[in-house]
Amino acid sequence: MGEQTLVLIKPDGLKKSLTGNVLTRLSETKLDIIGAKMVQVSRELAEEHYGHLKDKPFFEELIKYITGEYHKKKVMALVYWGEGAIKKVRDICGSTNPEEAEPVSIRGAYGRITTAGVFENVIHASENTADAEREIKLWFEPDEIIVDIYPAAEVEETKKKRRWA
Ligand code: DAT
Ligand code: MG
Repeated sequence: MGEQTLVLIKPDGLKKSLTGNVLTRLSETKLDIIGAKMVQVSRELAEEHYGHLKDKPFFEELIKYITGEYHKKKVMALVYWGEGAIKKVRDICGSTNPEEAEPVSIRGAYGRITTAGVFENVIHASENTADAEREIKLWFEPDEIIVDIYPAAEVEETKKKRRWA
């Protein structure tokens, strides 16, 4: 059965021009990309994404890292879809700690630990189906994904939005 997973190329990956390399590595999975966009991560989005780590001593540094304080203020967000997507992507990413990650994994090859102790590990990938659902719904609107992966409802929006002038 197909499943979906959220991937983020983090600000260090973008700053180091690793986007192409990371996408090429992920293409080994033969999964489908069903959503992709650039995001300037707000503090609010960052805190929600990493909410489960709020009590960790490295939380503040982690928020600064993902919002781009140390690199570029942007992240590339993608949804990968297909058989065993979560595990396939996590396997190519490697361990959370880039120094413990397999050298051939994305984090092993491109990640580092800063002197301040931040794991700059280039990529985020959902850990399980519950996290994937929570994270994809946090980062993407239904219409930004080309497959109907979760139920969505039509709502009347009165919110102002920009159009091309
Ligand atoms: P993962 O990103 O592998 O799912 P996680 O969800 O436990 O790992 O943590 C999220 C991010 O927080 C991780 O990518 C890097 C940072 N992090 C985790 N543990 C850390 C630690 N002990 N020291 C510094 N940063 C850490
Ligand atoms: Mg995680």
